[in-house]
Amino acid sequence: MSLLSALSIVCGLMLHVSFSALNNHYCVPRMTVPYQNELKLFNEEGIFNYSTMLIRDDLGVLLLGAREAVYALDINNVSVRKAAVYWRVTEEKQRECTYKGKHAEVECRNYIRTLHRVNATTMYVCGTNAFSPTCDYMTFVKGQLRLEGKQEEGKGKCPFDPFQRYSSLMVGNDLYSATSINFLGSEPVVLRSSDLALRTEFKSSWLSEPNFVYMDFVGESFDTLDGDDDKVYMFFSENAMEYDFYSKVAVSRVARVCKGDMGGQRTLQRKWTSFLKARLDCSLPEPSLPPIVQDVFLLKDKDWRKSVFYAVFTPQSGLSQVSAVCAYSVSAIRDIFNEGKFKTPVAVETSHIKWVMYTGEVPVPRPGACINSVARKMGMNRSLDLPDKTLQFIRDRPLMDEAVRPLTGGPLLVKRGALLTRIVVDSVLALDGQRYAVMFIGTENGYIQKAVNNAGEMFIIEEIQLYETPVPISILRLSSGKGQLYAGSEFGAIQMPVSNCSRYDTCVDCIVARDPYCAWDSTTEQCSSVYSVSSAKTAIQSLKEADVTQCPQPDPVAAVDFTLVPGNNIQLPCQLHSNLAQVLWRFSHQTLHSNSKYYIYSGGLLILRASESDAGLYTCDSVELINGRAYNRTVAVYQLQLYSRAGVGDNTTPGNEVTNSSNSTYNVNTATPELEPNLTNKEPLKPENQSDTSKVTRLEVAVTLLSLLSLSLLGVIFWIWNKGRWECLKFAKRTSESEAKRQSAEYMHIQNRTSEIKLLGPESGRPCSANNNHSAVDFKGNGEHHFTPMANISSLDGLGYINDESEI
Ligand SMILES: *[C@@H]1O[C@H](CO)[C@@H](O)[C@H](O)[C@H]1NC(C)=O
Ligand SMILES: *[C@@H]1O[C@H](CO)[C@@H](O)[C@H](O)[C@H]1NC(C)=O
Ligand SMILES: *[C@@H]1O[C@H](CO)[C@@H](O)[C@H](O)[C@H]1NC(C)=O
Ligand SMILES: *[C@@H]1O[C@H](CO)[C@@H](O)[C@H](O)[C@H]1NC(C)=O
Ligand SMILES: *[C@@H]1O[C@H](CO)[C@@H](O)[C@H](O)[C@H]1NC(C)=O
Ligand SMILES: *[C@@H]1O[C@H](CO)[C@@H](O)[C@H](O)[C@H]1NC(C)=O
Ligand SMILES: *[C@@H]1O[C@H](CO)[C@@H](O)[C@H](O)[C@H]1NC(C)=O
Ligand SMILES: *[C@@H]1O[C@H](CO)[C@@H](O)[C@H](O)[C@H]1NC(C)=O
Ligand SMILES: *[C@@H]1O[C@H](CO)[C@@H](O)[C@H](O)[C@H]1NC(C)=O
Ligand SMILES: CC(=O)N[C@H]1CO[C@H](CO)[C@@H](O)[C@@H]1O
Repeated sequence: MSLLSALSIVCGLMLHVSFSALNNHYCVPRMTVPYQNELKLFNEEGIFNYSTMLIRDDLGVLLLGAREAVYALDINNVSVRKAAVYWRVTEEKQRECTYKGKHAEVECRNYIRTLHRVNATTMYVCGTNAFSPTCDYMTFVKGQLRLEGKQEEGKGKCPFDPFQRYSSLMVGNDLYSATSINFLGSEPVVLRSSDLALRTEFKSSWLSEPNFVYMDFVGESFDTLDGDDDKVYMFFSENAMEYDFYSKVAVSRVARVCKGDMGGQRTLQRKWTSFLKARLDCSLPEPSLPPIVQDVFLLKDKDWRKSVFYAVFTPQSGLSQVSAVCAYSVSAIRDIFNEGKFKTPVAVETSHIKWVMYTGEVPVPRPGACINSVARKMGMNRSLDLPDKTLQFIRDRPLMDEAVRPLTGGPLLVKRGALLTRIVVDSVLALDGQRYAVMFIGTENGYIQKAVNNAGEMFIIEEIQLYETPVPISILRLSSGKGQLYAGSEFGAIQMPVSNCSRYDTCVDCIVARDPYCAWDSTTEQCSSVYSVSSAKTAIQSLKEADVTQCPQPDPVAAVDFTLVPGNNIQLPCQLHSNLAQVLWRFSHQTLHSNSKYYIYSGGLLILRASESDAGLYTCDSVELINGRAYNRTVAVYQLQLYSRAGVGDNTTPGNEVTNSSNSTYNVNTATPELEPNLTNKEPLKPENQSDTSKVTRLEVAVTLLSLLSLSLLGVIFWIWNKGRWECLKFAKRTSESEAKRQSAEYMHIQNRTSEIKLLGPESGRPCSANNNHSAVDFKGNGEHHFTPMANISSLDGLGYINDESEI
């Protein structure tokens, strides 16, 4: 390693560390649940892209669309396939598609894209069909899936290109779809296929290279005074027209149309008269281009005004790794469309158009409004009756001046690391009688982040690894009634329960987890689902306070006896239950810190070259700060006893030792004998058979010790570095300033070991995203996550909840 490259690594790490320290807003999941085999998985060999889903509770099936196949899976266990139907492209279609320059095996296939319910037995299904979108009816009768073979034209209902985003929705018998209507993908439309088909204008002021992500229906005609109509809302990103940039900038939008729209009589014939759009605001805590909406979920309330759209945003440029969730109330969006100002194009210079706020007179009935009492009073019962003045206005000015602001002023959640891809939200009735919105957010590396807003503080309860390999989650569906989540990716569909309270084995664990689905049942002494606790009176739940005073005293942790052989390195394992907890090691009432003798790492404590004076009692405590209160819990206790060869006066026999070390190598033999002069006569301490775990551990120890040798090199580096010739120094200085940055400071004085920096680097690079660097360092080599014990506890303060942009 040349000096320069070493420097760049150190600088890079420092940048990384200090950035993470500066960004206390970014959420860290409290628990990381690694991939479990118990999850119910469905996939068929040779079939890929499981990315369309339709839940049919009434039929007891989950309909799953993949590439050239549709499955009916048992809704209670998706591993159980009830029926399947294959819809392959014909050779002829594939040939035509290939002639047009598309990839035969990837693009010229039939990707099932649209799956909607028509009636009790029938579904409407569309596929890309080798760049020739086609739709059909499909029945599920007597356990059989069958395509009717009607083969309707699918243009505008389904994309040509399987990689293009799209959205569709069935309302009554009308199919609303947002996609591209031509082969090149250059003519975007929002289409209603019905007896009276309507579409958007082909004008860039209506849609400019959009990426449609979501559509939903809001029954706004219900219980209104102004006689308003029901609406279909859609979310997409497109090229901005409102910014003056030399290069293209994308913005996120919400648009809506009225259900009763029939188009105009002369102007806007067979086009929407009610297509209005507005910019969605979701500001990230760092300066950046507007983030891009990736997925949306409508959490419905009985009162539609209180329904809330939850939207996932990712950065526009690949440089950033920060995603966010913003929430928008239906009433806020509605206010902008119903009362907000419009934008209007003005020509500046010769050919340049600028969009500015329209200040002139707005015609009546209001352009873009649905037919409501105002229009009816004017004798206009249908959009066909609207005057040209109103229609021309809206044809030329579909964009609102004001952006829609998030419900909470800023993002609900900001997450660094693997980008967020999909979102669903469940409303959970907790024992305190309140409803909590629990978000399940899929990531691009196959995880689900489960987050809840507890009294204004956003909190990621856990992250769950759904897929063994890091694949993007491409669809997420929730069955609130069944308490199940269904996720799809290229490689299969997975079913996951919304909660697994049995993961928390003690009362304190159960309470501190603050999962609205879980409560401690004092009768059964188990952490159980709130829906199944034997009686609400004997159940304990404390979501806001995390009040554990009602919990019984935990049993003291029994000390594990342990043999100490002078000169050996000793490893005492201790795995914390929470990523937000700090580890606290004590030896005879003294707190231990990482130094030349002790090495505290994610999996435990390493005592380097133990001596006789190291015998005694070791305690590993976990300290977790919640709302400023410390929750201490003893995780492990070890009694280190000096090993005497004769075994005289020593009740710890070597034989006993073997049993334990075979498990997880408490005593570690280093792989570098030259550093370990006294390797002989230690048979009892050698693990019988090295498990994977111990192999990696050995490696780790070796690296640690080797790193002592690189001390000199690092010394040089730090000397130069301290001279302040490099940019990154600025960050380093800031880093050492605050408590929050102790973590990085720790790197400095831990013996200045290169390899320690390397070991810890990738972990510290993900203070809020325990899943972004899987390939880098994995102590156990089994995909399990580890948390740096020295991680900054003060990152708890902000927990990703940003009330106000001024904080930034
Ligand atoms: C479908 O899955 C295959 C296999 O993983 C992948 O190569 C391809 O890109 C996927 N296609 C789409 C449209 O996602
Ligand atoms: C789900 O179905 C699979 C395949 O039939 C079966 O092996 C598994 O035991 C089932 N799981 C449950 C919980 O019923
Ligand atoms: C369901 O819809 C299909 C297609 O519109 C129709 O042919 C069928 O008769 C309907 N079935 C029922 C039970 O309504
Ligand atoms: C609109 O509807 C009202 C009552 O439904 C009716 O009296 C009126 O004639 C209609 N107006 C037009 C222009 O159709
Ligand atoms: C719930 O968690 C427990 C303990 O980790 C595990 O044994 C069980 O399989 C999990 N259940 C499900 C359905 O994932
Ligand atoms: C918990 O740990 C903190 C931090 O180490 C300490 O200050 C506090 O006294 C401990 N509390 C209890 C009850 O052990
Ligand atoms: C070995 O480890 C397993 C799982 O980590 C644990 O269940 C078992 O009790 C351990 N056995 C010994 C002897 O420590
Ligand atoms: C190894 O340890 C034994 C006793 O444990 C001691 O007598 C011997 O001198 C040591 N050897 C070296 C090379 O340190
Ligand atoms: C160690 O593992 C090897 C191969 O895995 C096996 O043959 C041997 O019996 C094992 N030794 C002990 C003591 O378990
Ligand atoms: C000597 C020693 O540490 N024995 C322990 C080995 O592990 C078992 C189970 O974890 C303990 O019960 C023994 O005390």
